[in-house]
Amino acid sequence: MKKKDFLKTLQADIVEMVAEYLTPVAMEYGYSDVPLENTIKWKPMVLVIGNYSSGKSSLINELIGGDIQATGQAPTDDSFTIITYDEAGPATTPVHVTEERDGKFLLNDPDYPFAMLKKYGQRFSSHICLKKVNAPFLENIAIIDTPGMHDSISEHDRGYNYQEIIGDLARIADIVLVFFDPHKAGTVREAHTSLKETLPKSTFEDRIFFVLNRIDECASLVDLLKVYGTLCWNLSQITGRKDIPTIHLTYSPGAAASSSKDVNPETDFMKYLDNEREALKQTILSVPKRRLDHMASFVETHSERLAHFLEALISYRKKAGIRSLKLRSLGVLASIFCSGLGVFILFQLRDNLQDNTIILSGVGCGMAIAVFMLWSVITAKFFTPEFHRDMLKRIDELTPLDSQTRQDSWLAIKSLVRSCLKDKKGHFSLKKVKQEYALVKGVRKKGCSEIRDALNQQPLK
Ligand SMILES: Nc1nc2c(ncn2[C@@H]2O[C@H](COP(=O)(O)OP(=O)(O)OP(=O)(O)O)[C@@H](O)[C@H]2O)c(=O)[nH]1
Ligand SMILES: [Mg+2]
Repeated sequence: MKKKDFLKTLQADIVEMVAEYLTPVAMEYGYSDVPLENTIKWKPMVLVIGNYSSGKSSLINELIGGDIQATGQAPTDDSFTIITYDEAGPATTPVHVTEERDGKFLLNDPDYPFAMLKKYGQRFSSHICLKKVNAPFLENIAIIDTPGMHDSISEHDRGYNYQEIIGDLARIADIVLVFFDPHKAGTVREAHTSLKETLPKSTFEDRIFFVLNRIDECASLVDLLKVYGTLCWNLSQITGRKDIPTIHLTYSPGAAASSSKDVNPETDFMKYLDNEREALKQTILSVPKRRLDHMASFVETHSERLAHFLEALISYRKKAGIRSLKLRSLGVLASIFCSGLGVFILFQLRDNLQDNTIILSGVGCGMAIAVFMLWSVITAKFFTPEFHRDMLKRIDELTPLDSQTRQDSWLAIKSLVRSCLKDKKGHFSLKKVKQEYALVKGVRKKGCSEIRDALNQQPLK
C-alpha cells in the first residue's frame, strides 16, 4: 500500500474505533460533550503563533507558494485563519484562495474540529475564517495562522480571550511553531504568558518548535549570535529548563528580498542556514506521521481516563451497596426487636392471648414488616441522600491514587465524575458500567498495541 493511503486508512480505522467504542461511553457519562473523534478526524494541523510582525504570514505564504495571507510591518492580522487544501479546486497555478468561509460556518460545521471555540461567543466568530487553497503543499496538512502577540493589545481590545483560544488550538494541533524575530527575541509579555502558562497546559513539549525568523536582518554573524543568545536566555526563563531547545534559524527569501536595501556582505552566513528552513519544512511535512503517533496517544489517554472514570462509578456503587446492606441489616434487627417487644407487651396485657400462637405470630410478623418498611422509607429519604452528599465531598476515596499517573488522570476527570454522580444522583446500572469498563479496557489493551504495531511495521519518515 502506498504510504499516503496507508496513513489515511490507519487514521480512518482509529477514528472508527474511537467513534464505536469510546464516544458512546464518554457521552453517556458526561466525560465529553462532543464526540471524542471530532478533534482527530480532520487533517493534521500546524499551529503558527508568535510575536507580531515576526514573519509568520510571510513564511506561510512562502511555504504554500502564493500570497494567501496579508503581511505588513504593523500588527496586520487580527484573525485566526485556517488554511487548508481545496480537494475539489483546480490544481492549476498560480496558487490562490479558491474558497473562503466565515467563522460562523467554520465553528458550526461538524466536519471541522473547531466546535469547541463556539464558547468564545459571536464576537470571536468574526475573528476566525477558513481559506481553501489549491496548493499541493497543503494536500495532507492544514496550517493555522494567528494574530501576533502584542503587549499593548489587551483582551478587551481583542474582544476575546486570546490565551485561552491559543490553548484550545494547541490542544488539537499536531505541532506548534512559535515565532520570534531579532527585534523582539522573546521580550513580548503576551508571548511569555502564552508559552509559560498556556502551552504547557495544552500540549506536549515534543510538539513545540521554536523559530527565530527574519535572521537576514541581523547585520552580521556576531549580531545573529547575540540575538540567538538572548532568545535562548529568555526561553530558559520561560520554560524553566536549563537545556537549550532546538531553535530553527530562518527567514523568508521573498520578504527579505523586498525589504533589503543593499546586499550586505556581512550576512553571507545565511547560505549556511538555508538547510534550517528545509528542516523546518520537513518538520511541517512530517505532521501526518506525527498525527498517527498523536492519535495513538489520544486513544491511550482517553481509554485510560475513561476506564478510570468508570472505575470510580463502580466503586461508588460498591460503597453504596455495602452501606445499603448495613442499613438493611440494621432494619432487620430493628424490626425483630420491635416485633418481639410488641408480642411481649401484648402477651402481658391480654392473658387470654397467651395460648393463641397464631395471633401472636401474626402480630409479630405484621409488626416486623411494618417496622422494616418504615425503616426502608426513612433510609431512602434521609440516609441515602446523605451518603450521596457525603461521597461527593469525599470523592477522592472512590479511587486508589497510588501512582503519579493515577493522580494525573484523576485530576483530569475528578470534576467530571462529580458532575456525573450529581446528575445521575447515583442511579445507574452497575452491570452496564461493568460491561462498558471491560470494553474500554479492551480498547486500551488491544487497540493501542495494534496502532503502535501498524506504525512500527511501516516506518515512515
Ligand atoms: N527582512 C525580512 N523581512 C521579513 C521577513 N519575514 C517577514 N518580513 C517582513 O516583516 C513584516 C511582517 O511580516 P508578516 O508576515 O506580516 O508578520 P506576521 O508575524 O504575520 O505579523 P502579524 O500577523 O501582524 O502578527 C512584513 O513587512 C514582511 O515583509 C524576513 O524573513 N526578512
Ligand atoms: Mg500575520
